[in-house]
Amino acid sequence: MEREDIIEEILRLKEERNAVIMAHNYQLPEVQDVADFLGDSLELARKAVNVDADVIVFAGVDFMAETAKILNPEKKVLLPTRRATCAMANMLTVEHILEAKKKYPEAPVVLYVNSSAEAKAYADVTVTSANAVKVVQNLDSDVVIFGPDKNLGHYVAKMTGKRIVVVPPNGHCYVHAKFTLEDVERARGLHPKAKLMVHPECEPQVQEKADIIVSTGGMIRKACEHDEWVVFTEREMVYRLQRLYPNKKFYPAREDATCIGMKAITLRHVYESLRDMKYEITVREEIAERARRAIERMLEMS
Ligand code: 5XR
Ligand code: SF4
Repeated sequence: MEREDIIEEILRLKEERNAVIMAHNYQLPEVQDVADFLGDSLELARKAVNVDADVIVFAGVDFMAETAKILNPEKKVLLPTRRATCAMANMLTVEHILEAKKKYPEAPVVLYVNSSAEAKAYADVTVTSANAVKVVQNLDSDVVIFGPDKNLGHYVAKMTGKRIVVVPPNGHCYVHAKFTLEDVERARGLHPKAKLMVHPECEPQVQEKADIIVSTGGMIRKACEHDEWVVFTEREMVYRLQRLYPNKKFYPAREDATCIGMKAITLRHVYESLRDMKYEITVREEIAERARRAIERMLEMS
């Protein structure tokens, strides 16, 4: 099947199924181009609540589709391929959380949305990179159990002055861990007029050299403030930004910063997902209920 035919079929099936396609900012251009909504995981999950559709095809990694399902239990949520998973979210197990709770029984558990539904069920509150500082600041405890990203944990510790106990201790994203000080120097040398937008999943020494530290949603909101940017996150973000701001310049800090889980989804998977109604995301009700509470607490606190 040619690409045009696949797109035509997707449009036809979308109508037939009363479905919408949501895609994360890191998706392949061909997938971004057929999406009804683009954004970071939380923006998409929130949009999913208001959208009038029976089916949501979620082009993103599994924890994002789970979050959408938790907030939309009555809708069918489909993940186009089972290979779309987040290596960082998979680093954190329930055992890690329970172990830390034994050591710090009074400390609240704060989990980055990049975590499984099961882990979220053990959280007091979830956070995104955009609201983590505010949420942790407002908890009345000076020690906080935080997972699974140690670099976002470092950023939160720095901004709040609180003691952050990271679970697991080495939790990180291998895509953002690729960025080094050499990348910063090369960026400054090649693009002297550009500012650096850096995701908080990058290592602390790279964060320190940033002009702004922001989630992908924040990158979109802040891009209007300058004409030229070097982007320190998954490389497809540049495609997304360039399409939104055709008159500005965006450069990926590294061409090889690609997330394998995100890139596992192709246009053909999206089509087959709609055709065969696969792969349906389910979250056990007792897990979903507890995870929903942690997510809703975040929404109230931010
Ligand atoms: O998963 C990621 O690495 C991307 C991201 C983002 O900035 O888009 O961190 N995921 C977000 O949905 C989480 C929100 O802060
Ligand atoms: Fe997970 Fe990193 Fe991929 Fe984001 S970029 S989905 S944190 S592996």
